[in-house]
Amino acid sequence: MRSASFSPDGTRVATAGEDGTARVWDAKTGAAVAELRGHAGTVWSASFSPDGSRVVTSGEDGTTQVWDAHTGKEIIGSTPLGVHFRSTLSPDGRSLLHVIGIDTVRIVPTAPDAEEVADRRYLTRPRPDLHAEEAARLAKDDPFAAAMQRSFEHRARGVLAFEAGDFDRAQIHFLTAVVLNPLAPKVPPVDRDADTPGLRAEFYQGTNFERLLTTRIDREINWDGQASSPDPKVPVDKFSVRWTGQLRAPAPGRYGLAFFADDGVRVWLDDKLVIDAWKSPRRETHRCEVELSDRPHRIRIEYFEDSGWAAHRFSWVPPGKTQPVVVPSSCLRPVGPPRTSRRPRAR
Ligand SMILES: [Ca+2]
Repeated sequence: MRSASFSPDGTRVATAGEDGTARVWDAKTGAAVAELRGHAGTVWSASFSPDGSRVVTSGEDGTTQVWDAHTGKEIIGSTPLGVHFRSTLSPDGRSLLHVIGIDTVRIVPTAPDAEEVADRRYLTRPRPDLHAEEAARLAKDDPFAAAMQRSFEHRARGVLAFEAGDFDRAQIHFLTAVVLNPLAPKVPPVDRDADTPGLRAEFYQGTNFERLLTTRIDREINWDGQASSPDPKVPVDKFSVRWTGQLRAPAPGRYGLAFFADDGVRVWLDDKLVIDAWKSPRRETHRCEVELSDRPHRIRIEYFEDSGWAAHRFSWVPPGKTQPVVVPSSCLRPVGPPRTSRRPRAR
């Protein structure tokens, strides 16, 4: 075993092993909770995200991966990094911090939309000889340099305290391990995709979600691929897709929902099945009417393509309109509203 770490609440333990597998265990009973399989060769490290929902692993194969800590499902697939020792998620889950060498940390935003990923940044060994004025000048246009500057003030017995944005008070010890300071103020867990327009899309091999192939954010659901595939990682036939997130109408009212599908589709709104056409034999638009408030509604759409042509398009007819339009990305977010046990008050 190469590493072991507690979940932030102390109920689980993540271990990294030489058999290419990281594991999550129940700390009390020792029972296995999840197996994280995907690295080739030894897994160097496995650590929880600050909210305990994910595990980040680093391997001898030079890649890092992010997993669902409860199901063992891959959230961010194998990302090549080269030789590195450890990867950690920032407190808000928006960035990964990789220890690349004895003096280098790489910070990589985890935004799924490639265009939106900022430049990679590198922190090197802070220079004690750096003049305070020079550090201040660097800090003006670089928040990470600002963190380095502040770290000078916190340096003690070889422990460096970085206070860079996402890495609020992360402690970096000789840069071979990264430990989040448990005394740092708690940052509420925020999903990294919460503000991204669109829905979370999971693509599976098989017509019934047999094997997860890839995930991404779809700004709209509007694809008529005929005989092609919606993603290079997805086959042209026999695949299924699950979109999740929230739907927020620009104005409350009665909306017509329309899903053009080849082949089958089903749609849940606030966990209620509103379109059920899972065995559609042909290209067809399936419709329903729903009452939308001006608050976010939870939405889940499942779709499969068996063979031949394939298409999926999610449209709506807003109140007062007659023609369906594709539901715009501005009304979609990949993270659903929190479930609540509150019920509408009877009047
Ligand atoms: Ca088809």
